[in-house]
Amino acid sequence: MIKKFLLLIALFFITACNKNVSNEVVVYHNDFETNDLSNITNGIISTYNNSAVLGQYNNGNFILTLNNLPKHDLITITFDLYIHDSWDGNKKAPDGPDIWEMFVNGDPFIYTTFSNASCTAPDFCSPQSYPADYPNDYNNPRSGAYRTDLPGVCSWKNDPNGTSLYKISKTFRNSDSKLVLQCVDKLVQTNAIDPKCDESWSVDNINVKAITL
Ligand SMILES: [Ca+2]
Ligand SMILES: [Ca+2]
Repeated sequence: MIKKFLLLIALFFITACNKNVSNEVVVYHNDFETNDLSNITNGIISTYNNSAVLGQYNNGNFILTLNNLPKHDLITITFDLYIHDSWDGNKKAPDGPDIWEMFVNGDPFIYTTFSNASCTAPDFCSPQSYPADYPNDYNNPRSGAYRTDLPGVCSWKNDPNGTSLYKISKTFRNSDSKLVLQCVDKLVQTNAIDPKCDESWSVDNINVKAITL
């Protein structure tokens, strides 16, 4: 009797799941290992931590444009975002704020700051807005990061800032045949000899799924 009951429950959930998502198609995937920059404007590829990545950027942006998407009701965009070296979060000039933005079809999805401060002194432990939007002063450096133990790109010897990896994932209602993903920074480091060496970002493993309900 219990077995039959459990089977009925299992069948109910399987049916319910099938109703929720009828079809998923990966319409774009890029790990950049083949230097493929088609569909990307302002694309640059470099090697970071033994992997090809899109970047690094400092006061830069890339635009991914996908045309002729199959009929769909939802889109899921996921990618790895690397925040390299000494980002200053919400700090004011000349150090920040260090803003990073993501737009889809021109609409803002993320408008935030990241802080990669080492926190060896209170003055250097600037808060970041992420996972909230800027301005939000209540999040510590690296809040929401997936990994915080990665090497920096251009840190000075023994600089503890390193790189923080964030897993970005957004699912939203969309039925347009064209999708434009733009990621852009407004990094501020006017007192650095080489701002790109001071702080930069890159992206890897971009995946776009079109989902039909
Ligand atoms: Ca890669
Ligand atoms: Ca800065």
